[in-house]
Formats: sequence, structure tokens, C-alpha cells
Amino acid sequence: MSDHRPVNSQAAASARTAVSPKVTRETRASSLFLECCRCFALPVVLLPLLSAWVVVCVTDRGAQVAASYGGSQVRQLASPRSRLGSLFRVGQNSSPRSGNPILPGWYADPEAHVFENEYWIYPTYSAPYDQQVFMDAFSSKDLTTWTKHPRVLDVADVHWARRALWAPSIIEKGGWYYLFFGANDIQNDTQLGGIGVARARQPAGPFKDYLGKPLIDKFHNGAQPIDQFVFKDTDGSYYIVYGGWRHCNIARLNADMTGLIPFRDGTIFKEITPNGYVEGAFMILKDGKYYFMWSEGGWTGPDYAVAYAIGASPFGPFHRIGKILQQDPAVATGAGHHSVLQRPGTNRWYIVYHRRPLGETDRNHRVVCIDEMTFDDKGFINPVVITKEGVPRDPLP
Ligand code: FUB
Repeated sequence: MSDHRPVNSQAAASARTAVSPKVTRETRASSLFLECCRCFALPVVLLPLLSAWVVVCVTDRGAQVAASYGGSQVRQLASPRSRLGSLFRVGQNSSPRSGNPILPGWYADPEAHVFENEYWIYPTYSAPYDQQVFMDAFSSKDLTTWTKHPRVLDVADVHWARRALWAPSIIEKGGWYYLFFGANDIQNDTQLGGIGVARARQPAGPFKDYLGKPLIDKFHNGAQPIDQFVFKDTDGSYYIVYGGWRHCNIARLNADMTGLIPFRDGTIFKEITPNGYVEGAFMILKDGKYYFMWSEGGWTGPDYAVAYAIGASPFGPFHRIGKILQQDPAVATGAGHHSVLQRPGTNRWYIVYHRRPLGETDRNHRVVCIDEMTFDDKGFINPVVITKEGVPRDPLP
């Protein structure tokens, strides 16, 4: 075992003078070698460590730059350090989403509104025609949690309606909510049925038959009297746009919603059918332009879809621009018969529509979904991306 106790310098000096010159030369050489090793060892060991540190820093910075363009997904993949930060931020900032479908059960043809500071959806109960004898409504404060209002309309309160209650459209005027509905799926002018009106003091109903008979009970211009959409124009006029069997008409409603006012040329129904139109008419007015939308294809199949046109007035002419909503084989099929909702006071637009779960063969299995709808900088509607996640929570005050 060697002794490492310190020695005094005098003893050390006499010890040095006691050794031979050869030994001294060897000793000097070996201590020179050791000195060199000390000098070079430090960089040799430190250099790789230093390089590794530089690489980590540069990679992390690159990841941060990428993240600012590409979002947290890029950042998560690029750097473990960033991944922690990103997960934390997502957890902190993300709101719950609506998910899709947003309503429980089988429903179709949803019309969405904001009434009395709540979101409302009025859909068709999707079932065999003889079971479609009522309508439910749904309300929400934030698009994610929905309250069901059962049987806001029931055929028991509409003596001429007995089945196929379809595609509600609703407007508020003068403290009344007017709910327009299709009933009976008439196939010709001898059958009783068509488009009726019911009204209530609250959006949750109960809605009672207003006219005691249908508002439109015949085929005009080939249009089956179903699938109505009612809206107020900028001059205060109210219009009904409607029609099945590949024809679409527009007519003007009178002030108390009890009848239709002839146009200047004496006609009551003007056909505005665009190319490809099948049913499910809907219209919005944005930046002075009338966006007319409709459903194409067959509602029982996967190809059901929504297309649109833009016109300078509610009468068009409407030239088909293209599809905005359709199936995505990875998400759902038969996406169609929609409505559009603008979050009041914002530029956020939502499309509310029905679609069919993947692999579903029952023609009535339709579910109500919501996704974002956006416009490009020229005002055209961007194709909707249908999702399973739906939209973020969007609370009303
Ligand atoms: O839901 C009944 C009918 O199916 C609607 O009237 C059509 O538009 C189609 O969605």
C-alpha cells in the first residue's frame, strides 16, 4: 500500500539529487509525456460532449421554429423537451369538443339556430314514415352539452298530418316561433298533406297547428311540397324556399305567415332549381350575396352530399359551383341535408348536417353532426372536413 502523506520540499530535493542522470532523463521524459496527456485529454473528452450539447440545442431550436409554423404536433415529434411543453399547453388551452354525432339517437335534416341566447337544433326523427309522428328539439349553451325537448310538435296537434313529419324550419317573428314542417309525403295532388305551419311562444314549444290545413298542399313546377327553408330578407320580406323531387321553388310569405303573396307578375311559385338539385334547400345571406345550398344524390345511400351556388338575389339565377359536404370513407357516409349557423357577433360558421355511420345499412340510421364551415378570401365556401371530433366548445354569454 503506497504512502500518500505529504513530504517536505527539502526531503524531496535531496531525494531527487540521489538518483542517477539516466533515471533523471527518463523521469523528465515520462513527466513530459504525462503533461502532454493532461493537455490533450481534456479536449479529447470534452469535445464530443460539447458537440453533443450543440446538436441538442440546434435541434431544439429547429423544433421550436417548426412548431410555430406547424403546430404542436410537429413540436411533439421533434424534441422530447418540447413534447413535455406541448402536452402541458394542450392540456391547459384545449377546450372540450362537441364530438360527433352531437345528438343521441337517430335524427336527420337538422336546422340550427340561436334563440334566446341558446343554440337550438330542430331535426327530423329518423324512423319508418309511420313512426315519424313527432318532432324533438335540442338546446345547448355551448355546442357540447345538449338538452332534449321531447315532442315539441306532435301529429296529435295537427289533425291533417298523420306520418312523415319532416325537415323542420323555424323563424321567430313578433314574439311567436313559427315552425314549418312537411307531413304525409304526398305523391300527388289528390293526397292530403304538404307543408304546414305550427307556432309557439317559446322555442321549446309546444307547437300547435296554426292554419288547420297545409300552407302548400300541391305540386308546383314539379316540386314535392317538402324540405322547406324559411328566411327573412334584408328588406323585411319573408320567403319560403322548398321542394323535393329535384325541383325547388321560392314563394313570399305574408306578414302573419298565414299565406303566400303573389309576385308582381301574378305568379306565386318561382322555380329556382339549380343543376344537380334534389332536395334540402337552404340559404344564407353573407356580404350581400345569397348562398343557396341543397342536397344531391339519394338520402339512403353513401353519395348524399351538399352543393351550392351564389346569387345576387334570393331568386338567383343559381349556377352550381360545387360540392361542399360529402362522405369521407374514413369517417362516415351520406353526409347531407344540412343547415348553417353563424355564432352571433363572430365570423365563426358551423355546418349542422346528418350522416350515416360507416357500414350502416338501415336507411334510417342517420345521425346529426356539426363541423366548421369556412370561406376562402374570394367568398367561396371551402369543402367541409367532416370529423369525429366535432367543434370546440363555443359558449354563448
Ligand atoms: O328525412 C326525410 C327526408 O329525407 C327529407 O325530407 C329529405 O331531405 C331526406 O333527408
